[in-house]
Amino acid sequence: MFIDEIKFFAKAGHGGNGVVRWRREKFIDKGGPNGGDGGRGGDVYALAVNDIHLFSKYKHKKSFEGNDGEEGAGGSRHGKDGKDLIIELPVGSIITNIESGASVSLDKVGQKELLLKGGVGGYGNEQFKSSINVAPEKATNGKVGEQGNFKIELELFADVGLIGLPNAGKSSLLNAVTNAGAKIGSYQFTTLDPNLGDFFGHVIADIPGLIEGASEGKGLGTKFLKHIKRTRMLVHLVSLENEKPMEVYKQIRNELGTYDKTLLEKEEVIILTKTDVVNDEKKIEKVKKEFLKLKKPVFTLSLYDDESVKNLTDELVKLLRK
Ligand SMILES: Nc1nc2c(ncn2[C@@H]2O[C@H](COP(=O)(O)OP(=O)(O)OP(=O)(O)O)[C@@H](O)[C@H]2O)c(=O)[nH]1
Ligand SMILES: [Mg+2]
Repeated sequence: MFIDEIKFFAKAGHGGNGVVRWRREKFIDKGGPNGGDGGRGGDVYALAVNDIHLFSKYKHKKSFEGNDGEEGAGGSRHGKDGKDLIIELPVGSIITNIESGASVSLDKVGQKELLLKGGVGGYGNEQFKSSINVAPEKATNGKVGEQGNFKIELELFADVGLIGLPNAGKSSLLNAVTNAGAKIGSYQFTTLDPNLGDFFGHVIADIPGLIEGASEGKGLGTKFLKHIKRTRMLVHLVSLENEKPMEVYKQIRNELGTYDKTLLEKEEVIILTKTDVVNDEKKIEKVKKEFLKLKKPVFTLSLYDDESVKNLTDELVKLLRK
């Protein structure tokens, strides 16, 4: 089951305490103060990685705790800082601090965001030495680290989003042009989780099929519509197996628009799939002409025709370079 929202509590490390220590000197009971400061508590960071299925790993993890700083020591030794805690999250995560409402989006692999600051370490007694107080008994405790409850929502980031009715051939196309290895089946809703593939450095996302009423939650509904909000280009697959491809196309467009009007403004490429099933050049040309009136790039494709796959690949690369 694809999980695209999690919540957790996180806490940065506590600062280590400063200490009261004295230099040991011959014949002197108390030498000068040399208690060191405590170490800083470890910070908590989020790090964007390339793994959209990461949330399922955190399913049972309800809290993350940063490492505490260590106590200072004699000999002016500073306590060791707590190691920073780095929480890996998939690219496309939107992190919201539930208490403050502040939010940040992880847009590319390697992006690192500070979520919580560790507590500062306390001062050792050496810090309190002055001309009027040469033997301070004073040290301070480390401070608590910041803490908070977070909600993380995943909205996929992809250059291309493959859309269309179930069975249109979306996953088949993804597999033909990337090494995603998505599951393919001759039945509806084969794809239940999004698949991502690398297409010459561009990310293609294959999402579960959309059906009439998807915008109101039918089929797999809005759970996946949100994952095309942040794609740059939509590649809309319409199978020529359909009696009336244009009606199928409009039905999907209608669902997109009902869900979010801005989806309709995205750059769109149309692919008429499974030309081999029709096997009637004239009919295919007629359908293509009808689609070309939309003033968008239109391609015909059969996965049994290498030429059509190659042509599509080349043209798609060109469009993505623009
Ligand atoms: N004849 C023919 N069959 C195709 C072609 N492309 C895909 N198929 C078949 O169509 C069926 C559906 O393909 P999928 O790629 O799973 O379709 P999908 O759009 O991902 O479907 P969902 O995941 O259910 O939304 C499979 O049986 C494929 O083998 C094609 O070009 N020609
Ligand atoms: Mg599929």
